[in-house]
Amino acid sequence: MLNRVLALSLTLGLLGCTTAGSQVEAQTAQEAFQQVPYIKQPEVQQFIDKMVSEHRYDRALLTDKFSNTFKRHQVITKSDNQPEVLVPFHKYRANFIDPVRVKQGVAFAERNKSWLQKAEKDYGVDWPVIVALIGVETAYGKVTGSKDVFTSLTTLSFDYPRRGGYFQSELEAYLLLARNQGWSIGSTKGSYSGALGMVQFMPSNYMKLAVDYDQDGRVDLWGSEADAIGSIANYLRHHGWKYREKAAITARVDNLESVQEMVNKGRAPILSMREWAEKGVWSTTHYNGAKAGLIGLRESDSHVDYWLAYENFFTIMDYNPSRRYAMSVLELANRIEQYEGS
Ligand SMILES: [Ca+2]
Repeated sequence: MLNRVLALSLTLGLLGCTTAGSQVEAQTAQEAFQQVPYIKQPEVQQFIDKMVSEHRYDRALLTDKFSNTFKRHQVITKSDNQPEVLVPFHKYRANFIDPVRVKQGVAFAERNKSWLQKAEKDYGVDWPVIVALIGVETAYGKVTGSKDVFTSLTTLSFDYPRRGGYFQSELEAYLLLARNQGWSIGSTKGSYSGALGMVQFMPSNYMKLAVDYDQDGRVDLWGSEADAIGSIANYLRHHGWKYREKAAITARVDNLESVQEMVNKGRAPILSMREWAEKGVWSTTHYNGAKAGLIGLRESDSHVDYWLAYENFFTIMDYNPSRRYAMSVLELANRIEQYEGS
């Protein structure tokens, strides 16, 4: 019975009802008492053994932390209900692109002008995309997540079989980061899936690609807008961003049936513009000789818009593997750039 009540509260919580949300907190706290701590799981013991043998990690510290960590159900529920899966594009996009977010992006760009210029020069990444990514991820650092990352990653590592291997490697990276950066395990806050700071890097990316751009001796993706800018630019360069190249242009599709199977296919450009033209897919703006993929996103219940997408589009998808996400970032980047230029 308790489980059924809990499941119902969780569902209500996800619908954004604050009363139900606080019930969830209460239920979760109550449930923690009745649960078995993670240290009791053999898989966790193996994970600790690995951290000790491969990284000389402090066994007593890990034993203590896993003895006081319990499954957080909401993490699993949320991971199975990501907004890009459930919401049509025009509604999804409206969450990220509105006049307030554009204006805040312009303000962010103005106060960080010198860092953005430096990042363009150092990394060859266009500044509006850097700003828009930070805008879409966390509203320019305002919403960086309030969940204890250690509990989230532990839950996803050992109670989410679909992607347990991936999350175990992120948990490993988080623990190494915590040791390197001097974070107390359990005090780092992030998203329900363990993403960190104003750019929402997963721990492995934080380790590999985050940079101390303001050179104050710390890589701080929560407090330093300069570090966030440098880190995003470094990430996009690493994934092949091409400076001042188009990411996507609107397309006209003459015969949808002949290309239906190629719409939203894969994570890379597939045909040259000439090959697309032979199939009746035309750029409505300008010709570009590079290879492109074909993206179709539902603008309304009765209408789908099409785009030819170049490599830069798929580079943004390396940040978040959702076409709606990439298109939202590009649109916000355009709006911010136009506002700046006007
Ligand atoms: Ca720094």
